[in-house]
Amino acid sequence: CKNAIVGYPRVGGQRELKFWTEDFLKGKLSAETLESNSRNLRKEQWQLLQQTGIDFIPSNDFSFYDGVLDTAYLLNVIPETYQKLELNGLETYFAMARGYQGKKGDAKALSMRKWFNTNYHYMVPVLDENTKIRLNGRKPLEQYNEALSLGIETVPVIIGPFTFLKLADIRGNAGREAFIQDIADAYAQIIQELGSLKCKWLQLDEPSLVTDLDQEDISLFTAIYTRLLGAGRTVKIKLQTYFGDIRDICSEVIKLGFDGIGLDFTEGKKNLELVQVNGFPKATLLFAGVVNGKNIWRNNYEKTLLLLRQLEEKAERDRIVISTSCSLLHVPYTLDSESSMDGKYKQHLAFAQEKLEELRELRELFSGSAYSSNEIYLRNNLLLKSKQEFSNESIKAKISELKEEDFIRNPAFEVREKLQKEKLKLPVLPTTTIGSFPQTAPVKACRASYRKKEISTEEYKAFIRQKISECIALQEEIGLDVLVHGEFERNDMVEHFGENLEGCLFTEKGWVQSYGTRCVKPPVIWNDIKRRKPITVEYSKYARSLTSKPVKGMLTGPVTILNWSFPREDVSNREMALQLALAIREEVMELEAAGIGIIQIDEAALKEKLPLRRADWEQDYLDWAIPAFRLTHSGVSAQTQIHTHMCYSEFEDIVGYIDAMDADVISFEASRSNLSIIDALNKAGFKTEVGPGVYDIHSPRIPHRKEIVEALGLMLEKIKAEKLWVNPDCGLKTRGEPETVESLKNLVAAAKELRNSLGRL
Ligand code: THG
Ligand code: ZN
Repeated sequence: CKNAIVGYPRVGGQRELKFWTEDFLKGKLSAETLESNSRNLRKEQWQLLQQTGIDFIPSNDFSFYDGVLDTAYLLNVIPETYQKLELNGLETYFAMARGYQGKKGDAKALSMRKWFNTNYHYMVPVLDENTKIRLNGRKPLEQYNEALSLGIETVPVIIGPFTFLKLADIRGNAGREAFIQDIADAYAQIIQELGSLKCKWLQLDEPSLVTDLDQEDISLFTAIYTRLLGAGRTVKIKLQTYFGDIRDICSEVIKLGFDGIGLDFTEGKKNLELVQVNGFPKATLLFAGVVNGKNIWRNNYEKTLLLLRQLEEKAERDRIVISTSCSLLHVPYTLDSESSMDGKYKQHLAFAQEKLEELRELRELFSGSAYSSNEIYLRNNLLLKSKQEFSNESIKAKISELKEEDFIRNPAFEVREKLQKEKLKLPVLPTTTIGSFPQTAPVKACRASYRKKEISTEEYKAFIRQKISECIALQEEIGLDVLVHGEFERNDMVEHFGENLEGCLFTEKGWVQSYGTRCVKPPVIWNDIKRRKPITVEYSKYARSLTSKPVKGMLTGPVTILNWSFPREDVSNREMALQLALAIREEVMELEAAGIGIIQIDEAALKEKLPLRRADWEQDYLDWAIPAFRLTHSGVSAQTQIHTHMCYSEFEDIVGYIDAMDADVISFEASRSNLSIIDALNKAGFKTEVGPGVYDIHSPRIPHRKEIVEALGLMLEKIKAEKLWVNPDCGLKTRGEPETVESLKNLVAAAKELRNSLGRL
């Protein structure tokens, strides 16, 4: 029996790659140094995997920005907009990732979307009539060779052709069919060229197989892979799936003749049953994803070995490869970096490096005959039993006492809308921002020195107040209508709340890549959740005291805190979400009492954890996620205006549920994607007022006033002016100050121009 991983984190244990890349983008580091530093990072990681005894070591899981973008680039899926800039290869790649504004032209970035049900994002490939798929570059081959020259045989990893086409945005008259031949040719060429390098295995990631598939999808998959698995091939092919089970296509998949199939047995509820019912092909290795790649709890060896025993009935031991459920990209590097975490917590956790250890131990146990007397096994068993039941009875009681009316806000939306318009007296097309303002170097430095206790609490607070007052003054100068305090005290919208909630645990270096060079440090939910003390009230009150304009209070919603944390596995998601909701509700009530008349409760991540299969949407998710949000704000008065924000507008299919959150205003992304979301809102009779983002804040590019006027013009064809807000599509924390000011000035000017043309100043 052997072991494998699906992929490893790539930003570096100290986020080295992030800093190198950002320096490169600022022109402070040469492309050569970026490349050579990255080569060293890959080398260290391959060597670690080799030393830990991983049998199937991945390569090409490294990326400067994102693996889907790498694949698009590799397949020459580079829209004309970027080709026309005539930049060099690396510059073109980054132009697609981040947009380009400079001497050679002006191009928006590609869209970004959530990677299935994770907090990772991928760049959406765009195909149109002009796209000619062919191999462009040699990255998988080069990185295979790079490892080989270190004496390490690796398994190159590439996003598979099926998932690539499923995730791509196929525009114009070109249908998916138009690309099948070329994409199959390109992958066949990779397989052939890897073969001439004597490469043994290729891993093709096909996570789209765990989503709902129709007959057309199944035919497409079968057609492409029949071709790729055909004769004359020397490279073995491993089909890797993750984030769920492959129930719709299992019977076809096992007939195709893959050399290896990777299945997720942690999230893939039905995979075990599928193997039991369908059997497993004789000549194929089963890569059993049994070590959770998405959560950070220690593996339960007893359960895992039991599962492996069951699999053994269908595929003998020698054909089972013990693996992770998905890439370890979604967990932090190592617990070794957590010097201040209490050992009593630490012993229950496993980050990427510790999971390598688990894979080794599981291989040893599963290969041996009598594991139940093995010391490793016994130690694991004891550890898991020692994990006391963490709970807080008074919180549990509060949840069980919740009644239906606790989830209902009165009076109804229409009544509130009228009262709020009378009270707030905002102009038509009111302008606002999502909440955060640029987190400049001095802001980050000040928070860091406060953390290190280099400055006193008083000094720190004085600094934040200073920033708040500058931010308020700036927004008044720009002419925004609803102001924010800027969130300078927050490292991250989830981590900040987690830090102030009992029951959450923190890491020092537990970075997980979110997109490109951006990382987050998810809190670990360890115990029942309770609000320790007011979290945002003081600074919100201060901001409010500085201006006569309304200031929004800014909170993170319960579903988002839960989705962006590492959740417990001993209580239900519903229970955790309601506990978090009660904590946020206390904060909402206190903000209202402090005179904050507009409160935004972000549910940036609400859509993200929507089950990948439609049949699971309600029961497994929406039936607790929407009530949890409602619980946070059902106690406020009619005049208090509740806003929410969602990143990415891909909630077309659940607009009814979004409306049922019963917020007064919702802002969301609409600038990178098209406006079809608005048609969906109309069709559903959406009542909530909307602020579809009018420009993309993930790119440093400054939107022109005209562009914003046009975007708003299009929206106004579909939405009544009374219902429309004007805002960027997300928080501004990642942006620089000068571009933010200019962009917001253009936004305000655009809103004024439209008010003018509507004759309503
Ligand atoms: N917080 C968390 N998850 C998220 C977002 C968030 N997922 C989706 C979306 N927002 C992703 N966006 C970002 C935007 C900025 C950053 C991370 C994710 C970011 N990170 C800093 C960095 O990488 O330099 C580190 C933050 C810190 O100093 O703590 O700027 O907002 N949880
Ligand atoms: Zn957002």
